Amino acid sequence: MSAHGGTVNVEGPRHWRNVVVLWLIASVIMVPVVIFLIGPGLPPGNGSVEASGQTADNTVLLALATPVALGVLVYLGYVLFAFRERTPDVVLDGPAIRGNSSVQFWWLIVTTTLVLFLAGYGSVRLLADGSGGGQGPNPIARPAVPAGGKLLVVQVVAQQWQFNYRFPGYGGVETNQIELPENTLVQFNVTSLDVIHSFWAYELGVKADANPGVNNVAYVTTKGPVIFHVRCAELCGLWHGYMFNQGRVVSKADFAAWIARQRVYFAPATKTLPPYSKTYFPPALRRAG
Ligand SMILES: [Cu+2]
Repeated sequence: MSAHGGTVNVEGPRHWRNVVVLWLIASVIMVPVVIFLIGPGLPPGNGSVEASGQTADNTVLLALATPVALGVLVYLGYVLFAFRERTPDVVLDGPAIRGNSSVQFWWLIVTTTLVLFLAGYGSVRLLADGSGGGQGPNPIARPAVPAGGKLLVVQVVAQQWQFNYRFPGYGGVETNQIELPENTLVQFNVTSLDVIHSFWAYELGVKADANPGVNNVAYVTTKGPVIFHVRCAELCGLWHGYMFNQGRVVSKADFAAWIARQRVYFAPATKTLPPYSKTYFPPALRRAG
């Protein structure tokens, strides 16, 4: 007996049954809502094949997390209601869970199954096309080139505090803006001239660290025309927050016209650039080394 009165244990399986039934009803309602209503709006959208894949993966993760979260919320809501104080000074207590081997058994089975499934699912999805992530200098997940197309190599050169883009297939021209052709497999070779940056093309579902002296490869398969935003995603110094671009995926004809204009416009600068290389070491670093 406490100062506030007695404690009464309420036994009985009907509480478990009620919780399970309520949880099932909530899950049957909410999982389709997550998959069909919330899923299509999840980031990063459908700006590329890899972005669509990430949106699908985010939908799978959220759909799996939904029954887990509902289990916690339904349980909490149920015990708040069922074991509330009905008679003044009498505190009701639910049946003890501690030592319940059945609960422990199923808890381990369910959580182990979920975690192992997610580890396998994530590995399979990553190995399929790299999921737009930086894979280092020797990528193992290479997406297929779309039929009738060819691979476009774009080097992303990060430095404090801007991104430049070099096109080895187009005379090694380096631009300060980026356009890409639609329905094309693009290989980003990401590197840095100074500190660690991160090339994040949000709508394309691409994110790859830019490390000095490292060629970090990421793939993206473009779809139709889209505007995408590039941001540096690694705190890289004073003007990190201003290190961004707006890029465009355009038709193949528009890309051909754009890159031709860039070659003419940047021709004087291209002559002064070092030859195309997977990495660059600025003269100051070379002297220091
Ligand atoms: Cu940066």
